[in-house]
Amino acid sequence: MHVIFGQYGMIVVEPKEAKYKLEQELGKKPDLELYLLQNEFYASGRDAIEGAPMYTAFNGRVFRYIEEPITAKPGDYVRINYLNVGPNLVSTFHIVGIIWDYVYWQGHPEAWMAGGQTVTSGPSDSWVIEFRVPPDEGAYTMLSHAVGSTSRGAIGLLVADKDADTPKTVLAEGPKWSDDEMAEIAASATRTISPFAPGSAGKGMAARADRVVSYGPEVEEVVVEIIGNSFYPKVIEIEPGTKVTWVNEDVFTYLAGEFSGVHNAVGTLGPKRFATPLLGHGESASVAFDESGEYTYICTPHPYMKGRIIVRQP
Ligand SMILES: [Cu+2]
Repeated sequence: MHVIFGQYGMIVVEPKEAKYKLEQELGKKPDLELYLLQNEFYASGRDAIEGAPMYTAFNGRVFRYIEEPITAKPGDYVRINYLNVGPNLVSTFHIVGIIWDYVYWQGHPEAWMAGGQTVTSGPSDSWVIEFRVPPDEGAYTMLSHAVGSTSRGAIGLLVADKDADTPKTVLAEGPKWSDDEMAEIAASATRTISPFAPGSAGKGMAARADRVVSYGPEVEEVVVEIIGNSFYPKVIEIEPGTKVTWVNEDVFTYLAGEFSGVHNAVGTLGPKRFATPLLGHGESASVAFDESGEYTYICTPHPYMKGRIIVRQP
């Protein structure tokens, strides 16, 4: 859950001496050293449990290196420190048109292989990849060749240009924005997503993430799943008198440290107070909503878990 929140980074412990083979063979340090991390963004905890991210990215931003390509000169010696942080998808990192000189499993200088065009990384796997940029100028596409990830954001460009001002290093730091830039991004965003709380419905209600799920008068009971430390659906609209039943579908309840897998639903704002008991795996509790208005609620062991109930006027 913390990884889904974005709590991760990359630490590279470099060999003291020049132990990587291409560095020995060429007798020089890389012209470009790239630290590249693949990560995933989820719209709900349920999607995280099911391994279905809404977006994937290199270094924390969808299509980051399409919009800001990484530049190098033809013939440059490039070393990539690659890490797939997951937490779910397998990545098959590949650069179209490039053959590796050497790759090193988890970066270990002795765990090397020669040649190849792809490295396969499960969540938390890493590789050091060494190659030389071909003599041809042009754009080389970097991607996870698992195409579901490619089309969801894990793609970028390495542009070979003989006049390029090659950066010595590209770090795996997420993008940094000022408050003003963030406000601009928020104002122009198509949607916002959050794994654990309702995001925006998006412009024109087109977004899949957290649009209001509406139930008519024929529905007497609405079931809200609690799964992946989130409520699903997160926002519901019901008729007065409808019963809402929360079912805890989280399975892992063994560790007491942070109440793993134990949840409730407790109103924070709205016409009437309500609170369910704490629920373990497979347990449920119901509340009937008779009074019209908007209710917001949380899970008290995990107050970042948020949901909303809109009760229509009769
Ligand atoms: Cu909870």
